[in-house]
Amino acid sequence: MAPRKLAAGNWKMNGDLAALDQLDDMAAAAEGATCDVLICPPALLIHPMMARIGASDLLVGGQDCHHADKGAHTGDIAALQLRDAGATHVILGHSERRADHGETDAMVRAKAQAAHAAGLTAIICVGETEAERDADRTLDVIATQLAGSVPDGANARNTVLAYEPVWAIGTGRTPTLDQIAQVHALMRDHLSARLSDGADVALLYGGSVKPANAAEIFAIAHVNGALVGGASLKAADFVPIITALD
Ligand code: G2H
Repeated sequence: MAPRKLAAGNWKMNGDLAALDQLDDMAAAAEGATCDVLICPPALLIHPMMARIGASDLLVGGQDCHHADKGAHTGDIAALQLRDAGATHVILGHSERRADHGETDAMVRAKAQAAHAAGLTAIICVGETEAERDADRTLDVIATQLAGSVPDGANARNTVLAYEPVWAIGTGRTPTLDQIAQVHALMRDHLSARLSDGADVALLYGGSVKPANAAEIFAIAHVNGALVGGASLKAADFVPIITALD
């Protein structure tokens, strides 16, 4: 099996009930597409989003989960609760979570294990800061994050990896195509060495993906889709990205 292509939208802390109007055209683009199409809205919007899209092929995901099944963790959401709400995926270890909430590789790994146990696909994010790239440490940083964040139970059905250079997120800046290719080759080699189906795990690129650069990014070896932030908020931006991947 080849990696399943995925166009994933990360709405971050954006969107409200009115924003769900954008889903109609996204759901239409997902119908019959050869790639999966996923929107990860703020958790409050998952239930109304499920009601809005009905039996559509559009998939719904969370942006984080706790590592525990349940309990006294004020403000957190369990992977099982995401699953119960209709989510199929959860983003884990996004650099904004790592920076804003001090999430470590070990914490991300524990969350991924909880996601897997709940039947969710974990989208595990890795990426270097600008200082790390400038110091020529990118590949070491990514290798360390992969070793620490990806649990041993990962496989091509329950795990997707996203390479998101921190300095490219929401900045309009993107790495060169060669730089993306280099990191994606490293990710593929790491997974192939560790997992029996590592060659089939979908690898996403994320960081200022937009309609104008999507096609050239999707043409890079081992890029099987994108994790899209700002350009996933409006159907006019996200649908052309879906089309470029499809
Ligand atoms: C990277 C990405 C989505 P943006 O965080 O995960 O956001 O496309 O806005 O750079």
